[in-house]
Amino acid sequence: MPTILYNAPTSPFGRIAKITMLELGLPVEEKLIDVYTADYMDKTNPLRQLPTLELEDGRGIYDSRVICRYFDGISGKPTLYPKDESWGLDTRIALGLGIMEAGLLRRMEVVRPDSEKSPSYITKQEARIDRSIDHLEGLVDKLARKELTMDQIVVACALDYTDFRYADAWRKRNPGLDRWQRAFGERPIMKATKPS
Ligand SMILES: N[C@@H](CCC(=O)N[C@@H](CS)C(=O)NCC(=O)O)C(=O)O
Repeated sequence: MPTILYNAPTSPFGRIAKITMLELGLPVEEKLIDVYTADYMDKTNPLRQLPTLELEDGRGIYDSRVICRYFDGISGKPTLYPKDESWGLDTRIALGLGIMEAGLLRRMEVVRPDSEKSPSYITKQEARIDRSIDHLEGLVDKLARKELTMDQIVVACALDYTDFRYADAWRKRNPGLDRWQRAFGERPIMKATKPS
């Protein structure tokens, strides 16, 4: 049985796993599934969340952070987690993942029936996204490293997901980040995996 990446077409977490796999040239098969009916997944990942990686021997690896670290460890390519800047890099990854998480929580609230929706919860997630993206404007010089690093992938995917599910007003407020993200988005794998 080959290694399988269970994924969903618009999952921002799944996208970073897929980009990492493709950038590192790893032979992993991707299966797009509906996680809400995927009870067969429970022994691989009892959290029943995507992305989930199923290894050849049936073991499961999750969540996206762990899958990306796993890919990085087995690829034999230069690492996406350079040691010279470890805490800063990990913190930028945490910020990007936090933006995605807030975007997903916002989305889940927005699509609830009106009688169950909490406008204040939506506002709270939007404020978290806006504040975090504005903070990234001050970190553009760190993101603008020449070699590919994991914080670049996560932040670029978080910004694309924000455009896709919420708004792109951040671009006007943060011209440096906008420029960096447009340039990074020209990478063929970024283009090929863009949510639509
Ligand atoms: N921390 C996890 C988050 C994964 C996650 O929330 N995935 C969503 C799809 S974007 C999911 O599976 N949602 C279904 C559910 O939670 O029931 C990761 O980084 O992989």
